[in-house]
Amino acid sequence: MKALIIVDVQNDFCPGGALEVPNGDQVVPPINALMQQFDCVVQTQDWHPEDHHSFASSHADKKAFETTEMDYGEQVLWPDHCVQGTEGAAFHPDLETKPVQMIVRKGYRKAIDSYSAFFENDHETVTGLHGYLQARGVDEVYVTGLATDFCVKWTALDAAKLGYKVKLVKDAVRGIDMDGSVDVALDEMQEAGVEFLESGDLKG
Ligand code: VGL
Ligand code: ZN
Repeated sequence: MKALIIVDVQNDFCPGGALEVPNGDQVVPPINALMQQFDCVVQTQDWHPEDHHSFASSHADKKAFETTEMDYGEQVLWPDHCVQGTEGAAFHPDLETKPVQMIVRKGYRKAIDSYSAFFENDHETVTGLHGYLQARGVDEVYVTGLATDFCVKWTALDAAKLGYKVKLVKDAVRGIDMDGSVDVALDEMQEAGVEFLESGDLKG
């Protein structure tokens, strides 16, 4: 069975948000249309405590978009975003909610960021999504949402590593794009065996 994974379509990643992805809101119409075509629809929600270590504001000597070393490796430092319970952490108001069956929250542990829907950034701590998808008999995932070069990329790469057949729906993702990071992400995904398609390629 195939599942639709909708990554982080939250206000803070949309235009006007704290960590806006250019044209991030444009993923909403294709995702809404796609939901109708899946028996399994899951969403992720970036969900940080207000003093999360991925925030530049938690590091006296750092600015947003600089990097630092965490226990698990290099970490980009972000503007405060998707703080638990805030409007910025809420889903885009036009995103359909009814067909969504499961919402996976991530990034709630203060000392560790979590890009992928499957593992936190130590690449060991699980979110539980793999168990859920296995229990439902899912063997193929279609990845959509924000941002192509961070949470979407890591979700697709981890899914491939876990043995799922992975498709990236190109018109249903948008990236932050730091120094060409979207192109790098697309190459990495392709190399990992992720297939690319457009939402219109699925049955209309
Ligand atoms: C994301 C940076 C920080 C994402 C989440 O959803 O791609 N990027 N937190
Ligand atoms: Zn985040």
